[in-house]
Amino acid sequence: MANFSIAGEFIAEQNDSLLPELEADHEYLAMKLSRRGVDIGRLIQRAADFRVAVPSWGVGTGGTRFARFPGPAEPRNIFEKVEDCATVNDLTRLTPDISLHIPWDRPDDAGALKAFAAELGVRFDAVNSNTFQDQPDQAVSYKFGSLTHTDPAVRTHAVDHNIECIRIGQALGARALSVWIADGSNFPGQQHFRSALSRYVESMRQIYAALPEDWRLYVEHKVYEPAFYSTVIFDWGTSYLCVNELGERAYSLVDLGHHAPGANIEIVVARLIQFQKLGGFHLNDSKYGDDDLDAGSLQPYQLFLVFNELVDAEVNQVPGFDPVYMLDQSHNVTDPIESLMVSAMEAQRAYIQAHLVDRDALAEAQASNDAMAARIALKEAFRTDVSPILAMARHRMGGAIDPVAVFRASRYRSKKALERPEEAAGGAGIV
Ligand code: PSV
Ligand code: MN
Repeated sequence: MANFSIAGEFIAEQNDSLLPELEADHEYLAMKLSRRGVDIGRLIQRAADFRVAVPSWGVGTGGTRFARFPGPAEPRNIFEKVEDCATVNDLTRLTPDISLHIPWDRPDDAGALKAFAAELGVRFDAVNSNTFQDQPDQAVSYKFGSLTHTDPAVRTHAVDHNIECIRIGQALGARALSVWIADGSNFPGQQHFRSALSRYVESMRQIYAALPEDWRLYVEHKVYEPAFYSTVIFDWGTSYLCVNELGERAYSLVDLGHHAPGANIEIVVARLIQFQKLGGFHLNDSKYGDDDLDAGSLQPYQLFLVFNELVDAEVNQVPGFDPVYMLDQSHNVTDPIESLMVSAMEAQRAYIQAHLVDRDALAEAQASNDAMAARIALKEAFRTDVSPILAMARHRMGGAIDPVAVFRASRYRSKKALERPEEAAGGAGIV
């Protein structure tokens, strides 16, 4: 018997009762936007075209180094994780791509997994390698680093793992490899900074050499953690220098949680766009560090300002501009499916709000050094409630007008609990 999924008819039925209100809100917003010379139909189309990938590690409950509190009916293997990812997409119509993590979600049979995903309407995006943990029976240890380790045998092991990720990704139809290393040091003097970076570039060259022609390589930087004194790829500048060394298919990836508190992430984004090395994003939100909270939950204005830079590049057709969006969050106290749906919609919201910026007015304000007018131009776009645009796009694509309400009404978790008995539940990653 086929596993439970939320049927299109159920979504349509649930939408029926909300549609009259949505149509009224849509009509009112259309009228307001037309006063600003904005065509709501074009924005609905842009919302419908927006995509954000979900992480395979995000559908299990996350945790901290203190504890993890699993929720009901957690997925126990990668097939069940794909089912949950597909559910996020069924309701939001925003997330047909899955970003896979190896080895947490290494498939035994990549062909079977690819076919299973296709049946559920999803596919595989960037593959993430993991050289930040030792695996059972691993011949060498990453305790003192991986791609930058002083011992060539450890570096070779880490390079080979990344190449294995590429091979698995190829079998799954993926087209990119994301590399984040935990390498760094905890004490002054522990690591020779320049030598460690040289070893990194040398290792990455070997990975890059194994990259298929139509693939991209993403380098993710992170300011600190797990190394608490220095991190080899700690900022966008180091990331930029490395991807530049590697070649034209290597790009920087910006994880929003990987900067020092108070960092101006939007100018980082602008710099990478300018030098044609912005590959994509890991979206999340944070208050103190790499908290991995839900995208848009704490600092929606920052998210908007990042998208303002992105939309500016899009409308100005900056050469080489083609970033991909992925969520990278840890869901510790919410239902992971609900968090992923809401976060994907928050990214889409920021994207559409950024499309509402009056770019002529902003350019004029900037040219005349009118700081107040510039600020107002951005705030006017940010303050516009674009919810009817997002909901209408979802509805037209067969998704839910209110995804969280439909998810709850479907009783997905209690149905899945029957298919996924708790005694056999597997662990999810602590991210
Ligand atoms: C590291 O903090 C990170 O952001 C990297 O993207 C990892 O792949 C992911 O989290 C999961 O640990
Ligand atoms: Mn990340």
